[in-house]
Amino acid sequence: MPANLTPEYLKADKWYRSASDDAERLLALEEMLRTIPRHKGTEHMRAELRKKLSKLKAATSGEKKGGAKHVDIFHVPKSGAGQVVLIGTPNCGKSAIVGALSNAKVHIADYPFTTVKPVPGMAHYEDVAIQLVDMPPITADYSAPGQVGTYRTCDIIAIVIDLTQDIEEQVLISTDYLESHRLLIDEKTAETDTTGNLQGKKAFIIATRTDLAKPGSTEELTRLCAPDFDIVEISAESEQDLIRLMAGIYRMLDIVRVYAKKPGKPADMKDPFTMPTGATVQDLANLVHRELAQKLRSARAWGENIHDGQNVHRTYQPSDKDIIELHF
Ligand SMILES: Nc1nc2c(ncn2[C@@H]2O[C@H](COP(=O)(O)OP(=O)(O)O)[C@@H](O)[C@H]2O)c(=O)[nH]1
Ligand SMILES: [Mg+2]
Repeated sequence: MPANLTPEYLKADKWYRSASDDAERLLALEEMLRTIPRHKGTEHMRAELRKKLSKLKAATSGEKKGGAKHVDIFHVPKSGAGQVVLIGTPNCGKSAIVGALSNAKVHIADYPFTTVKPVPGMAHYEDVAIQLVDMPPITADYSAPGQVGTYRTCDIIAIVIDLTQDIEEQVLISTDYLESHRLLIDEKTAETDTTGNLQGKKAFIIATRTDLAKPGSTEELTRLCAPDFDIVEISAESEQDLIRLMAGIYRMLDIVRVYAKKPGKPADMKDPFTMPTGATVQDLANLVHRELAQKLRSARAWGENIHDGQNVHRTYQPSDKDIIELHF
């Protein structure tokens, strides 16, 4: 009996075969099982898939318990208010962006493949520290094995497009890579996998080298990518552009910064706490003082949307730049 496999299933199958590690193979197998047509013709295939899945589950749970520790160079511990990981083809300008915005020791060069592993650096939007991660390039037929792991755990993916090279080709290479690894939010991607991990990531485009671009190139990019992706146009040589880029990233992170204040003391205006938009005064208390958080008695707030020094409830949701005085 013919199996009559659907495009959805074939895509999952391709994902499985291009998966770079067992964690990803697990996700792909689950997707294959979810999308395989259920009829007599696929009975044998489904049994095989279930067998593979349980074998892999057993193997990966064993991995965690013991065995030799291996260092994953693509695991970048998060730091700051958010982590933004760059993706793009060779020479598109990734390292130039991270180098210009942060203290990272990136290699900027006119020849490809100068970055072989993630290089994180801390950038700033006003007084908020945001982590940028430079990455090895991807091409139509090559990406470093394990590279997907860095994207899987980040907060935002920045697709870098060089406006002076073939725009359509670059867009296709990066979006194909992200789509085939189920990293983009679309109607087909389940928001979370069976273990509850977020799958689709926020992604946007940095269009770079505007200082050298031919007229019409940004229009071409807009035609290809809007409204699916926000586009921020920059030249890595322009300080103003870089500030605008960081402002955009801050907006996309969808967070607020809050200055904590002790009663009778001035607020610490140098080192704000950051929390997701909608987080509460109680959430802030948990960040400021884990042990005392449950003893929070009252709070006062200063800010643009509130009367100075007004008493606020623990459920109050601070706006960006509010000053909050916590009474424990
Ligand atoms: N004029 C100009 N040159 C740039 C810009 N961005 C990158 N470059 C140059 O392009 C070359 C490749 O950039 P690089 O960041 O190393 O590319 P990567 O391979 O994506 O990391 C370097 O010589 C950079 O100095 C830009 O916005 N304007
Ligand atoms: Mg580079």
